[in-house]
Amino acid sequence: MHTPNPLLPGFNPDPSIVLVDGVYYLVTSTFEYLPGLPVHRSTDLVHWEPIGNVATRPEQLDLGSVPTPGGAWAPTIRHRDGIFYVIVTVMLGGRGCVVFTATDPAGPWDDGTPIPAVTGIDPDLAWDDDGTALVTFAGFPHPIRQVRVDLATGEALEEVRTLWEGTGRYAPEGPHLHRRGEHWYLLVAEGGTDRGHAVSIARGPSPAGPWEADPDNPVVTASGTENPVQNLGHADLVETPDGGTAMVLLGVRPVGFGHAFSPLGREAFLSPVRWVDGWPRAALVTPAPTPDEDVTLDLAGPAVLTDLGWLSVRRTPSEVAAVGDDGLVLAGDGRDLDDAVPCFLGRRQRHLSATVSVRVDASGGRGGLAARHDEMHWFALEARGDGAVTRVTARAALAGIEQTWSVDLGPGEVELRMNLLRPPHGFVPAAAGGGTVTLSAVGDGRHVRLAEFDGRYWSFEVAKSFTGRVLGLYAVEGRVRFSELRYRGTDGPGEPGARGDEPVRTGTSGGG
Ligand code: 6LW
Repeated sequence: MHTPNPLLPGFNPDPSIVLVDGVYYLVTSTFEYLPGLPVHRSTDLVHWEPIGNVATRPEQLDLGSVPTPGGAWAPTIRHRDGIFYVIVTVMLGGRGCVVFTATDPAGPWDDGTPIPAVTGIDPDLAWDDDGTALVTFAGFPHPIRQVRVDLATGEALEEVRTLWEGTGRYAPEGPHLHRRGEHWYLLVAEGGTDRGHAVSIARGPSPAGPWEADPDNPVVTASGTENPVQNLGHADLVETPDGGTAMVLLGVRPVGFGHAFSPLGREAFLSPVRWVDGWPRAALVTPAPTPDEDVTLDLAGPAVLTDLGWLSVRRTPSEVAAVGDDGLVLAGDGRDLDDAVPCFLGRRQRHLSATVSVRVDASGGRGGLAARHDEMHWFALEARGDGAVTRVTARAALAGIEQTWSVDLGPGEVELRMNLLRPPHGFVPAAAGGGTVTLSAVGDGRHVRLAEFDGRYWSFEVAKSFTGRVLGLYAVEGRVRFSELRYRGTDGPGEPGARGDEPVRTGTSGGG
């Protein structure tokens, strides 16, 4: 069986999984994006389809005043007596710890019940033998804590207790409780979500402990190895269709010499688990390429905004974009990509190399195509028309410092195109360690390459925003119309399909 790994490519960290009547449901973190907490479904752990989102209404998370990188961190999905539960913390403001319920995991999910006693991160949900709900979480500061909760009211039924200190690695977090045979198992992440990340485990006679640590911890870590998937951690366990065990966990796919930079952010992977003397052993994750994609989205289709791949920042896609006669229209309100609430409608970059292009009519405004990591780290191609010319500006913002390169093309629609090419394996010149970003414009019978730079600065390791790269449409001023969004992606070594039209000249650079 060929298991694609990542099982959810692109920014999809902190996977949590549940098996209900032969169907797997998986949920991941979304931070400042809406809709929040996507639910994916599979019957074989190989083929996954998005079925909905837990947070489809802004008031469910209340992200309005939550700064990046706050928002929806590290959910857990569970099921009991016909009800699905997703418990999450909205970090750095918002609603804090909230538990959502639904009878259909595709939604709608309810408005959520806050649990004020849970003041940390990464809440897990389990039930003890008498049916009392236990929320286990990572304190801020650590370690792992637990509290019995009335899920109907969100009230704590006791004082929060310290549960486990972990094995001594940095930051025990991401706890999940699982029962197997006579034992309860407490799975945690440790070592931080960077190269030191690891999965550890302890077991005990009850979900409240006491805990005996696995003498061979960690269960898995890629730390200090050459494994092409690094940062392995934040795991959950589930039974496989053949009665075995699998682990879902996050990891990154660093590119370039020294495995340094991960442009896509943290993704969801799967690893088979063996049990040895009553302890789980997970294999190091081997990546298996995501199939190549060549997708053209008809942005004029009436149902285009119902596609589950769209993401917007602190607002829902339908608050940001509207379907017009000839495409999607985004109406800018002066807020740019450096704002906490940009007018932005994006999709995850899913492949290590990708080409994305869109046709833009900016005769009534200013906007274009952006690759967003957070407010400080993004690059973009922007069009602005005045009836006589369309000015296209390539923009690169790093740590809040922006550089621009512009060219004037004839009036009317232009095509904006980004080529995002992974670096070759082995030693590469330092300047291309994070892959090559090429920004170009096509219009007026010309193909103008405006800028080319190293993509390393737009990676998980540099931006540290917890998310990943989201490619999308944006508007700053006026009404900007978009049509024909094309995404080509490959995990292979070459370009994701070339169109054959070569650049004819470069634009002019202007600081900023
Ligand atoms: C999450 C923590 C972590 O809450 O990063 O990788 C935080 N693990 O467990 C955000 O994803």
